[in-house]
Amino acid sequence: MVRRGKEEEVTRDPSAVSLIAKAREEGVEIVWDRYEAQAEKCAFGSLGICCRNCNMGPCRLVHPELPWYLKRGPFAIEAEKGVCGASYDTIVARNLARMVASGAAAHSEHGRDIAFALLHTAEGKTRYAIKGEEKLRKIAKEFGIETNGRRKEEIARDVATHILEEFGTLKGKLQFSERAPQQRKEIWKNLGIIPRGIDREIVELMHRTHIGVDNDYQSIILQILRTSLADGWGGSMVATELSDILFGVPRPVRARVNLGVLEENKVNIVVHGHEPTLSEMIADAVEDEEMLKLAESVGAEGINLCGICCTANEILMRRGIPVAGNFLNQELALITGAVEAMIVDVQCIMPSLPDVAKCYHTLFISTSPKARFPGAVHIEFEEERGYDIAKEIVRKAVENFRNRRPERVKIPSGSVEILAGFSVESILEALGGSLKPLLDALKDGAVRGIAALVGCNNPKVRHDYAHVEITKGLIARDVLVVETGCSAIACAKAGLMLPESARFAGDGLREFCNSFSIPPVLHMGSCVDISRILVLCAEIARSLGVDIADLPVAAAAPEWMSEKAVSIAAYVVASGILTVLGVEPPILGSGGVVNLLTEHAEKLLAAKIVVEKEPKKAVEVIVEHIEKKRKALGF
Ligand code: SF4
Ligand code: MSK
Repeated sequence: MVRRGKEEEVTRDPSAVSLIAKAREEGVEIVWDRYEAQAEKCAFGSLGICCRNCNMGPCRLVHPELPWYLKRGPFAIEAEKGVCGASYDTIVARNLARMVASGAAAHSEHGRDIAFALLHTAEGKTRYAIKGEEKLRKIAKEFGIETNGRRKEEIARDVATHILEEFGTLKGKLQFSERAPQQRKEIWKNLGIIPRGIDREIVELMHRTHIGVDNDYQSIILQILRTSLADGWGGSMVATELSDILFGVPRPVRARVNLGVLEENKVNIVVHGHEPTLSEMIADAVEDEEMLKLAESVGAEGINLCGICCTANEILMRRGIPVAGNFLNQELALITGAVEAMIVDVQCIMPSLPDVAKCYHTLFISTSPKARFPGAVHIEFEEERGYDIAKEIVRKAVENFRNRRPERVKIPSGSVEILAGFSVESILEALGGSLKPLLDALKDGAVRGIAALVGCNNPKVRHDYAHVEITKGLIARDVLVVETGCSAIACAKAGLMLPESARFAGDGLREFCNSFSIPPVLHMGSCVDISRILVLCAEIARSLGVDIADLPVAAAAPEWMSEKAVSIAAYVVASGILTVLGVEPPILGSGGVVNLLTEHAEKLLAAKIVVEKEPKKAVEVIVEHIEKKRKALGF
């Protein structure tokens, strides 16, 4: 339990502090309590040297980093190989592979669901409109689909069908991987890692990790890279592009963030998870006259919709809907006692939430057939009846306002303003229609480089601290920062995502931001929208006639925790971008895997992983890398 007065040691988010204290006072167990209850982490798991891929195991290997009591005495582990003979390298690589397979599967399933939503919309079976017609026509061209004289619904049906085919395509490569610069595609070709099909790579990676299949860690890692590319340039890119077609390409939009966005006199509805399909419908339903009248009848002054994690990022980017917080804020939103309903879809939703909700009047509603939660009310979402289901959910939330106990409500004050909505298209618009001003600023050194900060929160490190400190350190050194996911929410809460925040930037970046009225830290969307960053990098590289790895660009995931983040790190490196991790990955039990990802990758991919926990040092690693790339480009 977080001790009294120690709340700020676990979070830098001021809106979280008083709610951590409230949870303790009310005896509600939250993530930091469970983290503490885990005590010392399992050394085998941390090093990646436990295997339970077959029932001759589980097997664990001895390692110098194990605590003494596992190396001496009656319970000492002496094995240097699994029962089947698997080595340290094999076990670590296989475990990492399974993380990547799961992460890539999560993003790709998200993409597939959006593709079906587009198909059903084109067939007139849903209430969604096709809002991003320009993007629809652009993507149709990429796939060689005829657009002339055709209705957008006809084109959309063909685009959706072609994209669904990408999951098991026989073409031998993913269409979107063609967006990478030629030099990068050559590297992929030479390594044999061009992604051949989204499902295929994930299934093959899982096959290789079965006992007695791929036992060579180098070969496993190549398939890890190919699978991750099928995520970044496949499943994630599909999710982003088709969401833009359905729900519109994000444009700059002002909104508010942190737990203070909850409103005392209104019905509060929090959407949480990742997919925009349900939340878009909920966003319409909360504006429905019938729902607003119902809210009035229960004594509320209206309905306040806000979000957590990447569902929040999706509706923030397109509608300016407020964000209550990121991953480690999810339980705290309920601790306010002011949430009538939390509605969840998939990914990053803590299984603890129904229990926390029960301590208050909050209705916890699960909606995905893939994600059930013991203790939740399950109202399954179907696109065809999307609006009716959304209204049913909103109605339940509004009616639940009567059950709120005002004496248990505590909403932190002082939400923060943000300018979000920076898709590649809106960045180009903000720059006057082309990349030229950014390229000029990079060449003359006003902007030294670009850093992408992405990824989660993790109770192993102080909530939001590394995201914010690294970002502040980079903009002060004239590095433009682009962000997605929980990283973006962390920096939004810290007030870094407004044009006025350019005052925290170095002289060159400040002037650049001021002349285009953009923040020094750009919110580019949800986790799948890291694909926007790939597209931006590919565009810049193509304009300069170089590979992505030649650009003064780096990435960091300072507080990562999810398997999706492992897949992301793999595809970002495979795309040629140096990636700094702030939390150790479970690979240290294999010298071979560590060496391959942190050293040898440089020779293979012209990019590598660096593990650096200290934010100030992470800034130095990134700046040094950027300066090296600038020099090589003659900037
Ligand atoms: Fe042990 Fe090998 Fe089975 Fe893994 S696959 S549990 S190392 S015997
Ligand atoms: S939500 S994957 S905790 S960024 Fe996309 Fe945040 Fe990480 Fe989930």
